[in-house]
Amino acid sequence: MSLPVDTIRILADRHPKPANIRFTYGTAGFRTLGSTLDSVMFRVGILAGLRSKKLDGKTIGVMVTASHNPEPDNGVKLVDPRGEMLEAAWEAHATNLANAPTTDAFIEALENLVKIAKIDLSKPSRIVYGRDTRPSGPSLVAALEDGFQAIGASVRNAGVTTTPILHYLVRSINTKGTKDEYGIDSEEGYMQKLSTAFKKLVAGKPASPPLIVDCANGVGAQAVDEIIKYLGDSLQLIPHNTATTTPGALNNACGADFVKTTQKLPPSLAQFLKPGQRACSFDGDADRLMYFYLDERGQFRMLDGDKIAALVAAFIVDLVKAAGLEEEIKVGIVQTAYANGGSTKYLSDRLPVKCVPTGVKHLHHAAEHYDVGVYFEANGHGTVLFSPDTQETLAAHQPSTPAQSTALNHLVNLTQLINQTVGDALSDMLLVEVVLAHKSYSGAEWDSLYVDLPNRLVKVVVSDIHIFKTEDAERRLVSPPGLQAKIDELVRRYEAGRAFVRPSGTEAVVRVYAEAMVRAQADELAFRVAGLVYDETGGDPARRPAEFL
Ligand code: 16G
Ligand code: MG
Repeated sequence: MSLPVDTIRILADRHPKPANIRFTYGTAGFRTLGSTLDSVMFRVGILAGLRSKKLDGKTIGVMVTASHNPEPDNGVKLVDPRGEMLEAAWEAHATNLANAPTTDAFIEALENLVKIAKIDLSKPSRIVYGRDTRPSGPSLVAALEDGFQAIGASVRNAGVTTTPILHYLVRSINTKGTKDEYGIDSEEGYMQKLSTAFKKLVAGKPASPPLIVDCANGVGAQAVDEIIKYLGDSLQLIPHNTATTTPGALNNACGADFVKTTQKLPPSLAQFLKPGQRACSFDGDADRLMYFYLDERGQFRMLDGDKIAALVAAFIVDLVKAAGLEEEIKVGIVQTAYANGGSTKYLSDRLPVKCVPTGVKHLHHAAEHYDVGVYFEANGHGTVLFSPDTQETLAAHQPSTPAQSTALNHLVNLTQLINQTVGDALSDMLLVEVVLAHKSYSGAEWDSLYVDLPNRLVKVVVSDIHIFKTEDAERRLVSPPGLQAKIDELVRRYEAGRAFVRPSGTEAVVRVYAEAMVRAQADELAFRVAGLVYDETGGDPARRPAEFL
């Protein structure tokens, strides 16, 4: 069987590639100005069909979103059959197809892909797709659907939904009727699964005070509205920033990325949040979560992905012990270089900790190597993975006391509560709430697990980010040559100083991270390193930002 070239040609001509734009399938798929993405969407539609054929007709997911980016941006990423990120080798295929300059070149690239990836075109192709609430979504989805049609895929439209729900659907569809059945393959199935596990986990605990949820004016608002119906009085959620149809509102001065990067309270919550009250922020596609509260002096206190990892890991370790499974089940942590030094110290005193490069695929794969792998990026993206062996151990274990039995049940319910396909703000929020309820922790008590070192993140615009190459999980630069030695020399002068430089995978900038014992020193170190980067790479001295000391 060969490619339906005639159909592809007719449809491809309706979605020409804009000249002078180079697209890259990066850490978060394709992501750029929505108005430039029509051809990319069409081509990704065909690529998804080929990926499904390659995997014997398993269902592939396609999510149209630009997450925490501003509203004019959009993007698209593929989800592999177990609900995980697209296999890395196919990222290059995606980039390749997206950049073919003409319809002819595109068809040639497709034929090439079929050959090198040895795709059996007689296999069926199945796809499930969804989008976030961005205004450019509907027209981009239409282009995607033309791609599905061109390759003759059987498709299911999941409509407007969160990224983690789409991942859940992919895994549920592909495991339906097997012993690994992940859940009922619908949004209701997802809500039911999470809320049932949550209610079992908090049964008998005093109800927590209400939780404010900042939905970033994105699709999370819809998911929160929905889960409220299922939770009953087991948890009271107060959604804010739910204006999904107000132009320009998405991620604007709200949401998880705003909270993390500005280390500030979203101004829209100022009049609602009382000192001591817990609140959390989702990002625009609801796969990141940040918690925060105001202390008794009204100071903003952030509880980021590192704090979530510490809270959750300690809880799971305690349950494993209490269930009498300490010998069989080992818990480990995965972080990136962005993890606060305070968290790394706290965690590595207690558990194995691995550091990997930025991006969910790296964290996820590393976490799969533990019996229970807890991974969170500082930015709030993360989840917990229970290995297949561990899930079997939990199912087979015979508790010898009532206390062991209770702990075992909690662990089993956690495997149901946690979305193990990908970071999930809704599921992670319920997870945090379970731990807080069990420990009777307020935000302040959780916060006091360890003290964050003051830190600062700075962007540097350079002429070519590709000259920046890193090693040691992005903690050291190997190129440009000599720059790392200069950074080391600077860092040495600061108490508890740490800094690293890496090229962004989502923007044409270089990121500088620094931390130190006190705030002013962390800021100074970050700006000095930024200055080094700027000068080293031939930045125009006349345009050197003043704060780069
Ligand atoms: C993407 C990644 C996220 C990472 C961020 C880093 C996924 C699904 N998302 O959002 O994990 O933290 O990129 O961005 O992998 P940067 O490379 O621009 O710093
Ligand atoms: Mg996101």
